[in-house]
Amino acid sequence: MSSKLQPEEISGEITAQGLRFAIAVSRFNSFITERLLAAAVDALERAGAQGKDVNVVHVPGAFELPLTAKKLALTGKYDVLIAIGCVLRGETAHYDYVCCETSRGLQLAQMDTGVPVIFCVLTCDTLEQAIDRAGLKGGNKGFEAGLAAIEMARLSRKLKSAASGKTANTKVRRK
Ligand code: INI
Repeated sequence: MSSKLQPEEISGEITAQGLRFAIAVSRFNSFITERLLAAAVDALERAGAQGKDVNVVHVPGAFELPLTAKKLALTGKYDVLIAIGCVLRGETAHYDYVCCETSRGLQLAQMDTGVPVIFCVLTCDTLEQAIDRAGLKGGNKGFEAGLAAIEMARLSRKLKSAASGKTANTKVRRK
C-alpha cells in the first residue's frame, strides 16, 4: 500500500547569484590544491557567481585552515566557506595529527559560527591518489566542493528565514 502523505522538501538550489564565498586554500602540496581551487572557482562561476563575491585566502598548510575559516566566518561577510587542502601520508604520525585536527577544527568552525564550511581536504596515501581526485580519474573534488558550497549557502539562507518566522521559499517536490 503506497502512502498518500506528500512530504514538503526544503533544498538549496544550485544558483550562485548574490551569494558570497570565501575559499581558504593551503599552499602545502600546491600542485594539487591549486587544481582543486581552479575547479571550485569554475563551479561557482558556472552557477552564476561574480568575481567580487568570491575571496580567496592562502594559508601555509591544512593545519592552518580551521582558524582561518573561523575568522572568515566571524566577519559576517560570507554565506559559505570552502576549505581546500591536501595531506599526504609520510613515514611518521604527522599525517594523522594534521588530518585529525584539520577535520575536527573545520567542523568546530562551522558549528561554532553557524556558517557552513565545505570540507575539501584530500587525505591520501600517495600523490597518485591525490592527482586522481584533483581532475584526473576520479573527477575533481574541488568542483564538487563548489557545488556543495552553493547548495549549503542557499539552504542556510532558507533555514535562517524559516527560523526567523518568514516563509521559507521551499522547493516542494511531489510524486
Ligand atoms: N600540510 C598539508 O597541508 N599537507 C601535508 O601533507 C602536510 N604534511 O605532510 O606535513 C602538511 N603539513 C604542514 C601543516 O599543515 C602546517 O602548515 C605546519 O605544521 C605549520 O603549522
